[in-house]
Amino acid sequence: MATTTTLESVKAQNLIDKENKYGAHNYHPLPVVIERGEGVFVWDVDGKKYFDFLSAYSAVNQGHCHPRIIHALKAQAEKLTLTSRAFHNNLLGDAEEFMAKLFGFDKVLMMNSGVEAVETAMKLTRKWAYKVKGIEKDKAKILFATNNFHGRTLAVVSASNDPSARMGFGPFMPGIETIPYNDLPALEEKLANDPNIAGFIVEPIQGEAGVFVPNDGYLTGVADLCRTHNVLFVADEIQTGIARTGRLLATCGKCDCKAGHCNMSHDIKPDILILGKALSGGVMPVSAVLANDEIMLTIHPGEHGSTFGGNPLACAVAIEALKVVIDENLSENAEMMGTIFRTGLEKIATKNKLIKLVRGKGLLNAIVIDSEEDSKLAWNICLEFRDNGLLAKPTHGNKIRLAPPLVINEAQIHEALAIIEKSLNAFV
Ligand code: IF1
Repeated sequence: MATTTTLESVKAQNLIDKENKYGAHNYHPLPVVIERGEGVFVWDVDGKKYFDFLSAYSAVNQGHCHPRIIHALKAQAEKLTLTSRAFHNNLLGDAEEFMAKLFGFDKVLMMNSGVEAVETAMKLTRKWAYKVKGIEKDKAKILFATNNFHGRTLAVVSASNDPSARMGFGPFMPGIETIPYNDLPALEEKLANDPNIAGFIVEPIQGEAGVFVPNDGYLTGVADLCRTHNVLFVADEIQTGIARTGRLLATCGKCDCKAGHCNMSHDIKPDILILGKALSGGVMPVSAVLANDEIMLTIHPGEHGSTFGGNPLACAVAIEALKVVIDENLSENAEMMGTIFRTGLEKIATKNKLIKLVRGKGLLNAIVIDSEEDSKLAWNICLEFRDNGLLAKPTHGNKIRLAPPLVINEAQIHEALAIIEKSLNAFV
């Protein structure tokens, strides 16, 4: 336990003790105190270097402190940081145009955190339901998949079935229903029988559920069913987007635009696309919701917004963060490195039976450890990874997410695999 384990480093332990004393206890971090990052590496307060195989939950896809993104941040910070949306700023239109064209939508609505963008998508879905689809007042329903993760606000945890996300936070928001993930017949039955369903909000790969990749054809099926039943297909690509899964977006199933010039002119284009995390390269909170006019223009002045959403600092950073993804071919690299990485993990799994399963896409991967969900084994393996110079975190007890920054190279993948193998061997 972070709270009870005493680290050898007095400096690190003192900092952890201070957090425990003065900070809310809403997290249980791995006991390591990081003070610097560069590319795929981070350093702790004692100067020990680690591979970062979490990437701040896929927010630092471009690598820690990418020089181009930091330069854009500094240059803009010295000029103008915030106007609010009471006035125009000179960068908002540029950022909106850049994102709209890159991802192939008419319009963009910028927010800050991921969950705010999910809330925005929920509000847009309801407005569209009343103004365009013609659902009776206050009757619209939004459908979600079980075992989803979309953030922490009350509306969003109303769609969660995770007891720790919900317990003690009721009453929940009405107008939400769930169906099993990766289950097209369940979706079809719902959509065919309930005309009040306005939209289906879904992750292309479920991250928190332990990097659960749906069957081939699932997302195409979702898009088709939603289109047939006049229901909005809303893709939460906050974690899977921005090159993480080897494509600019995980919903870029059939197009070959690995470099990132995707206009999503193919059949799994969502009606609403939600982005966050790596949209800023992990430099500051920036999120965005993208949709075409029929949906986006249902919201009028005064009906939605945010003090910081679309601020010039966020605009400058987001444009540069996306340009880095394109210029450095990060989608292509994520796909290539991901294949090499999973092949290496499979090879380790043939020798070390602790790995029950390897799964993932691009550089969003996980290993399932052969233990009960409530066992401490995956946690202890992550402590061993840490001691050997690699940081990762268990999810749902027995799964370990392995998702390095997308700038990782082949030699570094092999070095990381060696650390993973050596660490796992300490447990057999
Ligand atoms: C935490 C998980 C990852 C997300 C998707 C929306 C959000 C997230 C698909 C909300 C955020 C984070 C938040 C972080 C843990 C983390 C996470 F393990 F919980 F599931 F990444 F895998 N949609 N995911 O993954 O975005 O408001 O946080 O910016 O501690 O809550 P946010």
